[in-house]
Amino acid sequence: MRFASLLGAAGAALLAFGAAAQAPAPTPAPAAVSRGATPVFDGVKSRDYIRCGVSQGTPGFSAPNSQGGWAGFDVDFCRALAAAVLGDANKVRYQAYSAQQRFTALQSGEIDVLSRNTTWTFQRDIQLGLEFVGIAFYDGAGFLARKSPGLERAVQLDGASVCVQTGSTNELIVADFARTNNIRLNPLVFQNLEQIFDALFNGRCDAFNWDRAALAGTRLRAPNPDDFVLLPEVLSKEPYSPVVAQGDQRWLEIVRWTLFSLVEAEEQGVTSANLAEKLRSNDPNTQRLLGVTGNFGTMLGLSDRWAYEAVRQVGNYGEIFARNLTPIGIDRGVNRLWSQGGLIYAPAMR
Ligand SMILES: N[C@@H](CCC(=O)N[C@@H](CS)C(=O)NCC(=O)O)C(=O)O
Repeated sequence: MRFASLLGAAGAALLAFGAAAQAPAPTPAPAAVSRGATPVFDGVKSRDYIRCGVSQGTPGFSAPNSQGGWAGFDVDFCRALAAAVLGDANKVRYQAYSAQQRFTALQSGEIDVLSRNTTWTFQRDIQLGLEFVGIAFYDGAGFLARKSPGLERAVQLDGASVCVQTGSTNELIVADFARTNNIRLNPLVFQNLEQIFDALFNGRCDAFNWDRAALAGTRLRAPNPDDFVLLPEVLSKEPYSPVVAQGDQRWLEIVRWTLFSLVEAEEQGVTSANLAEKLRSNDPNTQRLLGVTGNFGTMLGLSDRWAYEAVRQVGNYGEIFARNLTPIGIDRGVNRLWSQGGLIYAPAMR
């Protein structure tokens, strides 16, 4: 009898455990952890728009569109952020910067976020008082060269003049490549992208060193794209990340987790087209992402529908990629999800 009742108790405990494993974990109350001052987040809320730093015209990433607005992968990130933070993807003002100007704009508080084909490097991270949010796109530098008979490899550019932009990682890459391969490259350094496009398309430089995805788009802008070839070498690692200024931990977390939420949405098959159905999903990951359970938005100081709104208004990571980069011939490559053999990965939302 005693044994039976003991068994009964154990059985009940097991049952309880089984039930606990099925049920959603209890949601912790939003933590009242102090984040210190949140000057950027406060500014965004009181202005009711996000000041987003973009490039002056990087094909596929951030470029003026025919309606007088901005479009591109980096632009869509700011739109998603505005949807998450302010509930409206249109609440963004764009400010264009050259490679040289971009970090000062962030340091001086002219912009809230820099979303502009910007490579995360050691020196930028450590020396500039900035925070790199997370990798949104993996690229590498390359050469777009004017075609000439027999030109197939970058080392054959010996003696060529190469356009680069001041303040870009590409300046150093060209110098390193020449030194490593014992060739001579004559850098022609410009402040603005338009000057580079002119110099390249008019034959003042034989090649342009930039990140390969942007070069693919640049080639399509040439009066005759067939005059140019994207050489096969990948010369560097150029992981692009949105950037914020140090000094507002909460804002950094918001920007970082908005990026992760777009990736997580793709991973869970949540798209702008199937949100209504996904709201009824019984997958706990999807429920947390979309704010059905958990208080993840609240924990960030946002609405619990923050990620839902970002995906509804702008799309998940894959949709953003397909809208902006696929049409200019950039395939997912290493930017596939980790679960599909790529490098794109988001920490779990739990
Ligand atoms: N990813 C590299 C290159 C970024 C960069 O700014 N490249 C120049 C061209 S080489 C550019 O995008 N210019 C666009 C512009 O000035 O609007 C970096 O972070 O330094």
